[in-house]
Amino acid sequence: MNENAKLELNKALEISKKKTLRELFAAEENRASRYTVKAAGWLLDYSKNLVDKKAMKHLIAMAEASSLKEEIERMFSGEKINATEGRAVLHTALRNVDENAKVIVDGVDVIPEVRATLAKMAEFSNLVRSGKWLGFTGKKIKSIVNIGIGGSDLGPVMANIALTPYSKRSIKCYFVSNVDSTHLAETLRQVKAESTLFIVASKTFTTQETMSNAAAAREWLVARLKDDKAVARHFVAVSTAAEEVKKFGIDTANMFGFWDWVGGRYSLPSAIGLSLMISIGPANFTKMLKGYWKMDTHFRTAPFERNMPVILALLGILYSNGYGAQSYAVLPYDQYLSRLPAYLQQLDMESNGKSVARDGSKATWDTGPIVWGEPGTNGQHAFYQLIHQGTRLIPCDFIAACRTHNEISDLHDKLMANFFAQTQALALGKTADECRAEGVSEELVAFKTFEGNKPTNTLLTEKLTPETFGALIALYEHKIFVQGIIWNIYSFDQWGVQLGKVLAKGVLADLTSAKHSFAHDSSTNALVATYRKALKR
Ligand code: G6Q
Repeated sequence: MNENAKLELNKALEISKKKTLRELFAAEENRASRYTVKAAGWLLDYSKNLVDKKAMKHLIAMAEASSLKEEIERMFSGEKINATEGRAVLHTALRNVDENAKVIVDGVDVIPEVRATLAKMAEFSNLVRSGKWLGFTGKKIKSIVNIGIGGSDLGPVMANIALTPYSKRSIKCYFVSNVDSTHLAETLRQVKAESTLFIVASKTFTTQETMSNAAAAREWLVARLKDDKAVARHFVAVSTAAEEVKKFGIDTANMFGFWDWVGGRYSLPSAIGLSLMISIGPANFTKMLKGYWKMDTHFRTAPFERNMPVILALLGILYSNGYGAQSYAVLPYDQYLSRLPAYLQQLDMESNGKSVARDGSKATWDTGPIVWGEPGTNGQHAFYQLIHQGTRLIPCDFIAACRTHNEISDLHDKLMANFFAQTQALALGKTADECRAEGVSEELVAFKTFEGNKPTNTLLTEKLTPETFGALIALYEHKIFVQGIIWNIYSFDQWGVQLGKVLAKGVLADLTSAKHSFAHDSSTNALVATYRKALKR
């Protein structure tokens, strides 16, 4: 963070600490409308945050002091802003639905390739959906098993759940990510070889977990269909690495490509979303891309004071760096968004979990927060206690849709009543006098008092559709981008993930090797020895 940005943050913080949310609401009659912005089918009410217009001005000045406007342009126009990997960052090109779109990387317009891949995905999806793509024994495809991990898994899993109402329910999607054999075994128990299509999703096609699971799945299939040739009808690949795909034995005609300028955790709108496209159909997938693009366009063009991703990012920084908040909670009041917190955990923590500034020096300010959450109202009966009355500040994002896909008596009204009531209670709390007025006995007043003043954002849409879903994901992608810029870190590399990939390989050899002494630290050596003893090795 540069000195000017810090200065502006401190000014915002000074103002922020002067008034409680109760006082802020009392001081501004039309506070809700003044602190509400709309974009791409979403409404963000950020009035229940510890800011007023003056504080917001300083937060926006913090963004300006970090050259945010210029950095946004650098990303959208394909500059190699992922400097440690020497790559452009162009997930926005994947959903650029503008007729005259042109995005140049290394002298080549990438848009025609993006569209050609989408067309190839659509053709294949239609074949599978219509039952024209037949398995080796002539059976229609009933089950899709996506084998991938991290960015090649979390997005498709989360989106498949989110867009269930739009899915073709006669084709069921499964996801295998963990190298724990239980994950694969329990999935294979639910499907039949002759009607299953495996999508091996891996950008590099070298990831240990994915390649091991894919090899085991292939063995399982060949054992059942009794012919190596069956692989061609039951395995397709999504990857940037054609050579590796070939080596694995998948015909590259059945490979769907993407590019090194798509980060794993940003890859859902690329071919990594193939399982989703098969499930919801190409038309709905296109609607999702349009939703992403609407939010992209809003982010690129709206002034910061009305820019939804920018506002969310600035408020996050106020709490992280001003108030010392260590985490924030994502609380979707929508069962279809049940995996959104897990997805955002990767998106945010892998992007901004960095401690080195872009000039290579150690960051002396806090960067990416911990992200967690569960769908409401389940969380209310579990961890909300700590948010209401614990000692830590946990800013929360509350997310919901006005209309449900599943009208059953008044359940949705009840869900939404909880949704609205929680942010109100978190903001305003309950004073000791209010407790007394309710007849709470004096010895219990302290326990039943709620301090309030807990900041929340409310994100509301009319209905969760492919379009509003796409916009929601783009909103968080860009929020994370803005924070990375202000924290002056590289949000698009992940050296910590690469480390894990290398470390496990070294230990794996020791689990089976003939020698009995290992060159790790004493703890690791002892644990490896215990494991080997249990397996009589
Ligand atoms: C995402 C990360 C990481 C990656 C997985 C899978 O941004 O880079 O989560 O997606 O490690 O990698 P492959 O797709 O190459 O198998």
